[in-house]
Amino acid sequence: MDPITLYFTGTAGAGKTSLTTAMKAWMEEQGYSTATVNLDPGMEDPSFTPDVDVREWVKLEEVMAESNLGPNGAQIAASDLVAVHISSVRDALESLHADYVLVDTPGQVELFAFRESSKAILEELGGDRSMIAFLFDPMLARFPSGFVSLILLSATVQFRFGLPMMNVLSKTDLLQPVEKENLARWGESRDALAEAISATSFKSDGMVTTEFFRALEIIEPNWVLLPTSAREEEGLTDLYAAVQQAFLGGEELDKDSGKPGESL
Ligand SMILES: Nc1nc2c(ncn2[C@@H]2O[C@H](COP(=O)(O)OP(=O)(O)OP(=O)(O)O)[C@@H](O)[C@H]2O)c(=O)[nH]1
Ligand SMILES: [Mg+2]
Repeated sequence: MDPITLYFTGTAGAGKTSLTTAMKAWMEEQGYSTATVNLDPGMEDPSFTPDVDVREWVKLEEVMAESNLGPNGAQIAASDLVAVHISSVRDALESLHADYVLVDTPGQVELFAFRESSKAILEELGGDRSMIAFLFDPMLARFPSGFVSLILLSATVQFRFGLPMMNVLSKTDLLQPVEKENLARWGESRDALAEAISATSFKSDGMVTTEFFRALEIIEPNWVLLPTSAREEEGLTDLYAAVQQAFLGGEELDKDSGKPGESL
């Protein structure tokens, strides 16, 4: 059976690399064979040692030097070059025979979400058994307008790729208890979120806010966030359970055979 591939994406600095690292450590502790992939040609995090690193084939600084492009143009050129080399990344990954693959994606979400090359990358790398974890940066998500903006961005990513997706709140250790409660309430109740929005934002134009919010409800995005902290190693069991739920309906992969086994 093909491995289950989980892509971590989200805005710059949302905690993708840290959660990929924490999740890998947790999964290995549980005895699940797990491989990590870095898909960011600009990644310079010495604490992250992925099993397969796209920088073996494409390095942002080399693209910059060779192409005479500025940092933004080079990021785009480099992310397209990743697509060119993706079969080499896949071959390296396949040789590891992991049951689970955790993929750390480029820092800026638009490089992952808004390039056509990403679709080719996802198809080649993960195939059918792929899922996206969209990270909500708590420093933005704790405000009603930030929460709604990230819900929209997450819905856009879902619309682009059409893969199973979950919304993950990262770095919850940075939030006050009341902020965590708010986020849980906004996930459960549209009324609570509407109340918070009208209490805090766009006070001068309540009409626009109301219409905007109604339009959002029609889209029916996923409002619920799964709270995690890479630093405190929190929420990792729930993240794993959500992946199981998406692919195996709650059945666990047997650690030895890699096939569905006991129930969660
Ligand atoms: N307190 C706290 N800080 C965290 C946590 N996870 C990540 N951070 C910090 O947040 C910053 C960004 O984390 P990264 O994991 O590099 O985030 P990223 O999304 O990979 O960042 P880019 O790839 O640069 O976009 C770093 O300073 C981390 O130490 C967490 O769970 N708790
Ligand atoms: Mg990163």
